[in-house]
Amino acid sequence: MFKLVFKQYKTKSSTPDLRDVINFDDFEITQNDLRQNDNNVQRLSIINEKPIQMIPGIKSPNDWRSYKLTHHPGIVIIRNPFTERGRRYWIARCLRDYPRTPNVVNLNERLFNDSVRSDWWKQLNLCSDKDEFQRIKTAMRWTTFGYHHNWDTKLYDEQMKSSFPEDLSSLCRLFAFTLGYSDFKPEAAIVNYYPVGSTLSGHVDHSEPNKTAPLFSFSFGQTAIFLIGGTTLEEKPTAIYLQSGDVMIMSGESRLCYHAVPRIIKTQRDSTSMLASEQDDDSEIELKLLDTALFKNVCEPTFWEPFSNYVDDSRININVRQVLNLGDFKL
Ligand SMILES: O=C(O)CCC(=O)C(=O)O
Repeated sequence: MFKLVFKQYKTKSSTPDLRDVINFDDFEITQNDLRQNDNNVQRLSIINEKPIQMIPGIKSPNDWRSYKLTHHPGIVIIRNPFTERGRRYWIARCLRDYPRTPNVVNLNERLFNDSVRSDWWKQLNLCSDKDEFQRIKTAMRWTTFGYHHNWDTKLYDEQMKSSFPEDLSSLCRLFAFTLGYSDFKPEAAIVNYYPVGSTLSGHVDHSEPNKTAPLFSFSFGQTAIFLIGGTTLEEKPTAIYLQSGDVMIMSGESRLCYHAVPRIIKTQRDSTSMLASEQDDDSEIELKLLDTALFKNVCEPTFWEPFSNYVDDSRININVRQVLNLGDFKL
């Protein structure tokens, strides 16, 4: 059943029927009036008793719109809690910084030289040939850091890790803390790059020795149809839209469920509308958790342009896991 639904959404020959795809924006037409699929989607209120250290570029948790899927216990979706500037910051980090050596990328050494494989974004933007630019751009599919996911053995290795960026660690801890997972340790990340037309087939994330810690997933750029199924491929998955800025948490039962991305849909346009008001408050905000220069630069049109062009026809997903069991210091 999972594979059949995947195929239906992936189809290139005709436009798939999107009526069953859950769009969380539909649930905001009138306050708390869950119009369709209302037996599956429930608004979730996140109440924080303890003060949390906020990060620039994220709205106050009181303004987050959060949902759970009753048919898939453990799935939580926070509908774009980022400001426009916050989204730009993470997009720029994923493109410019995270795919650099010593982080690992998928680019094959037979097809790409060392400069491209060690600093993809820099080389991409130095490339003046249109076809070569497109080849280099669309070849980037993933980068890993922290513990590197080994796609062949599906095992992590203590010798195979690079440092985990402080800013991404703070981002994950903020969401983990807010949702009650104050012990969560971000230890491995995969950034997935999806040019429109690409897919990710059904799988379960079971490489981590720690299978009970939640998994945090951040979506930017174009919209994904995301399938969440059960623990076997027999169960029919639910299709949801993951839009730019959405944060999804896979916890509890759903942490070990089949999931996939059968389609990327081009729905997002670059938005500058909110940016002007967000720029005023630089002096007020605590920038030490982020790359300060980058957080300022993403508001500059010429700096932002190549990033904007990339996400105009691509999606980026940051997927963060805890690898070790609590109390363990290594594998
Ligand atoms: O792109 C996504 O939303 C899902 C990515 C994913 O499932 C993975 O990296 O294992």
